[in-house]
Amino acid sequence: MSSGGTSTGGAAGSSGSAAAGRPPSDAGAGGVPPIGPGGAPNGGNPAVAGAAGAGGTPTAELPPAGGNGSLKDKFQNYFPIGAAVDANGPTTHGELLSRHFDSVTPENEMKFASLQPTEGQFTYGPADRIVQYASQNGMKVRGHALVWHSQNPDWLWQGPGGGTVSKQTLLARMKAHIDAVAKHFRGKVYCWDVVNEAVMNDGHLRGPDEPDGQKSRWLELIGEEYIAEAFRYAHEADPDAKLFYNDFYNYIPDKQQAIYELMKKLLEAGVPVHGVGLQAHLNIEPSTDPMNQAYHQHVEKLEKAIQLYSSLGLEVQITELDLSLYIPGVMYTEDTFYTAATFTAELKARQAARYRAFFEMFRRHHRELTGVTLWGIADDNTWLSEFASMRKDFPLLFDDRHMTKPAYDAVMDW
Ligand code: 9MR
Repeated sequence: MSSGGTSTGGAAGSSGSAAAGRPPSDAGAGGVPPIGPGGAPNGGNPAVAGAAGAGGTPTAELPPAGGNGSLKDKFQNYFPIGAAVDANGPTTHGELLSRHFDSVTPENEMKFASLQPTEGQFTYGPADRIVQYASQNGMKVRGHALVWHSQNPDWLWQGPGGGTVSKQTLLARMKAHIDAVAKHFRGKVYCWDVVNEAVMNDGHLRGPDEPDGQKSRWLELIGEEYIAEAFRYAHEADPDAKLFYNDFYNYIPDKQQAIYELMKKLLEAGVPVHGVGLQAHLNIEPSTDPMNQAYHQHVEKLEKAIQLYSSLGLEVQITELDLSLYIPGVMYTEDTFYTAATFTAELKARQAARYRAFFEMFRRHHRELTGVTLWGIADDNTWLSEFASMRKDFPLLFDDRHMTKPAYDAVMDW
């Protein structure tokens, strides 16, 4: 959507630049690589309260649906429905937002570089405007994201006297940032993505040896303890906020298992982590290439992640759902980029069927899921069509003109 994004798959913010931080692309050679990705606390989901660890498939009968008029009404007995918004969202998409969504996630406005571009000088304006809109409209706010490898200001990594910052100073800066931000939004932001995208596809922790744009200076300069410390600092600053670990491609078995083990270790060490966010940047179909991350992009594999994480007693949320028309690993060129004309009825139906399948699974797990957030509202404003991608995508439930799509009908049809 609006700010940030200048890089295509794999590039971004490694040296702390505020540029886009997309997760690794699924690129082959030539053409434009397919792009990879970078509520309420139990509200409307009484079954989860205090019982996030239920795990497994619910056996009791599903609750009744809540009417046809809006997403949030339809899912009111299941889980809150959220949307990522930019600072203009309340104006440009206000009607859809207030009718269909229970919560908002500021898409870029609460990232480190947005909130503290200069050391000690916090710029809360755009984030505050979203928070104010949410409170005026009875919506909750998911905070995103306190510690990430991307969209950081350059000063963060520089020592006071020049050179690279020391471990102690970086930890102190992390604490100061989390402390100020979590206190500023205390009582207004009900949950935080505290650490975002710390695990790589094969399960190792993101560190200094990743490709450009994918490196984590947090791990490089602090070591693994940066993760636990971030959660401790956030809990100290806002003891009421639910604290999440958030990541993408949770359907990859190795990554799924590594996140499970990381969460288990944190919990055993008494670290205040309360939930896992599954971003769920999906595609119209899985890849057929076993080496491609999207080879694993099947409903059952994402379902397994929900079961695994909730078996630890953690809440689980779908935090950044969208469904791109492009298939990872397939190369597209300008003449095969989708347009309104080539987003045919057949393709719309395929997108709808895949949305339906994932939402059916989400509903089965309404006891474990405490929120499902879409990464955007309508197809006229999505990170997947940001200029960095150089191509138009149609990944959401509402179209460019804010009308419902077949995907919306499918999600509502039960
Ligand atoms: O949607 C965000 C886009 O506007 C920014 O340009 C981009 C910068 O990295 O970040 C996008 O949001 C990402 C989110 O913060 C973390 N998960 C992946 C999301 C999509 O890249």
